[in-house]
Amino acid sequence: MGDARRLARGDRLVVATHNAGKLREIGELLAPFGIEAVSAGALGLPEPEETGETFAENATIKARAAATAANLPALADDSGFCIAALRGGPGVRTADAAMLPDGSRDYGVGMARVRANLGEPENTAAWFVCALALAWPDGRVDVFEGRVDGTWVWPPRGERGFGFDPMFLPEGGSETFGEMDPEAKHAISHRARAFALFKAKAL
Ligand code: ITT
Repeated sequence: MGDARRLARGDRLVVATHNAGKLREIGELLAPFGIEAVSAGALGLPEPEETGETFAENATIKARAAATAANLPALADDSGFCIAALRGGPGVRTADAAMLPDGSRDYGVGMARVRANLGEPENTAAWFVCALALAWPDGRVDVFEGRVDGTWVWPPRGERGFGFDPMFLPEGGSETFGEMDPEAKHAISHRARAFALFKAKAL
């Protein structure tokens, strides 16, 4: 990738997610930079189908759709929880693992489903991945990817964070992402690591 196109203070940026947990974290990460963040939900943007096979492809699909529809730069996040014993699954299908028949999501159910698929593997390695795609109305896209390694734990621990956070213990830590302070998660998370790359190239 060459140099990404940069945003300037005061620019409006669509945060192209319908996930409240991601929106909060991306808002916190953007806060110091004077960018006016507006959510896809607030603009009434539709959710495109995530037909990609990688985090980067799906982030690109979401960012492009939002940038085109809003005629503004758009930042999308595609992320997921990956488990070595599931050959990297649920991975890009993490949100689907929490899906209920009525189309809503229950992450407690999702974690229990993933746990049930695991059996008792010797290898408990797990990681989160986040791809952030920055798209412009003219079609340009830059993608930034971050990862954090650790292990899955059972039962889940903690009420903080969102999604699969209570099931993930980062390497070298004693608290799950569901137990730790948001600042501590931002210091090491997949999303914060992707954001640091985004910041260096585009802010
Ligand atoms: P958008 O597509 O609207 O952004 P989504 O929830 O559908 O929202 P994804 O398709 O990227 O997003 O699904 C990623 C899932 O992975 C998400 O729903 C969470 O369950 C999980 N996930 C991603 N980042 C996480 C994090 O930091 N902590 C816990 N779970 C996370």
